[in-house]
Amino acid sequence: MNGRYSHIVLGLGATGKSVVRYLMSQGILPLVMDSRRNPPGGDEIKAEYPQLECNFGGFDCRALVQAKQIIISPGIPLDTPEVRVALDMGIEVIGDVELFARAIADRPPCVLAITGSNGKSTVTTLVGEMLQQAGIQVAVGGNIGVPALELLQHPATHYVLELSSFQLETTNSLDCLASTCLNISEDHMDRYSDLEAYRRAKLRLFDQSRLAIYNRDDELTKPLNPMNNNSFGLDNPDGDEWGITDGKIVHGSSEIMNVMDVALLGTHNQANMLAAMALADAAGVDKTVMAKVAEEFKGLSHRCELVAVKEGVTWVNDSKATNVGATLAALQGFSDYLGDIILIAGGDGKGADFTAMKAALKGVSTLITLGRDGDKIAAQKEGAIKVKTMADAVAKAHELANSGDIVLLSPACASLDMYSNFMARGDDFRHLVEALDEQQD
Ligand code: UMA
Ligand code: ADP
Repeated sequence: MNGRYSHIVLGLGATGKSVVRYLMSQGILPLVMDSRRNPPGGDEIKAEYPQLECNFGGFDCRALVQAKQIIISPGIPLDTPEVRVALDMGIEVIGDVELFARAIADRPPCVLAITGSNGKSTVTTLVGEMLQQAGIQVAVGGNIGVPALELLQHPATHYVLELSSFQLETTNSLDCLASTCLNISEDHMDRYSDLEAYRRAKLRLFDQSRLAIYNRDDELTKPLNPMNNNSFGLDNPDGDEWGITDGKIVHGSSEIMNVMDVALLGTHNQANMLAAMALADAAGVDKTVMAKVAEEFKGLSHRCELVAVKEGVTWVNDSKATNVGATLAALQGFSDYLGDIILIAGGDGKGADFTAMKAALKGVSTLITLGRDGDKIAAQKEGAIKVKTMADAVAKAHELANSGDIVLLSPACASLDMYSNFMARGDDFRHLVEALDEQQD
């Protein structure tokens, strides 16, 4: 019965739903499968398309091997046994971004794409702002939250896409105007054999771009194959590279703005800004517009976000720090701070090696850990305090912090062992801090 389906949508999260809607709009009725018994939104999509057949609670191998095309969600590894069988039989397995790429294939290159281990959402948002303020009709999506195919529902001349390594594994035909790989550090080691495999997945993006913009300060971001490229870095640029000279953000010899006027804090955000400008430049955005956005953009929530100052203690929510590199960037950003830093970390470590945190944790006065892999982080610092819940962590930090100190939630881990996502974790932290019944300064 299931063998009559030429198209199978594997996974019914945000991606799967966008794929079903897109295929239906093309007159294609797919079969939907999800390994979960009750995937979120299952009822919603069945109500929307009563004729849709859904197989939940596993993947039906027999139907998979009879399909013409399988559209797989990024949360499902390609080496899932049933998917491997289909791949070995030559069935085409692609992702939603590949469908998006094919849908816009007859248009001139109009995609700016961003990948990397950290800073993707920040840069994606910045580029979107720059294009919009330059009067370009732009749509922003991808891993940042709005599935790429949903962007096709609105008129746009340009698309800014945040792309994860998972999405890039199943994308071959994007023809980007320009793209960047911001940085490479360990993440998702539960899905890759090693850092090199993860890096190669990310760098697939450059093979699908007219211009590759890499990070001079991170060798691992360099394109693997010779191609049209440019770079950004925190040093003096050569030629028409992007960089910083005498406290000014510059493109080659052309000055754009004072680094001090960039609203976002931290050197990692200077790098993010340079990457965003290099991408916006590829779409023809004027440099005065870039500078204006850089002066005004205050950052996204859950990324080193100020939650409150209570009794002189500064509480910072960096819940989006879901890997070691992001937490190291946050600690680096506060390294000149005179007060003590109390760090709350831990969660689902995704197979990470936390020894890379040991040196940076010397700058932390107290480490409070929680979550599935909290103990592994606690092992990196003598005297670490282990707690069970966020409420316990906030209460402990409140007890220990003195006026002038910072309490930083920067978990270095995903949230999925305790929360539905990093936003729920950050919101929990914020609500607990807001509920501390002391008088606000
Ligand atoms: N899952 C199953 N069985 C299935 C299908 C999914 O167990 O049959 C599980 C996955 O293992 C995962 C969860 O369900 O734990 C969600 O996976 P999904 O692929 O259905 O996710 P979507 O809801 O479609 O969201 C995806 C991205 N999620 C992932 O890559 C895991 C979202 O990025 C992205 O915003 C969305 O598409 C739109 O493009 C989230 C993310 O965590 C924010 N991304 C990772 C990251 O940023 O580190 C890569
Ligand atoms: P992503 O979308 O890649 O997860 P975000 O912009 O959401 O990136 O930021 C995620 C985390 O990484 C936050 O904790 C943020 O402070 C940190 N971060 C942002 N940019 C960088 C960077 N260039 N290098 C290291 N860490 C960064």
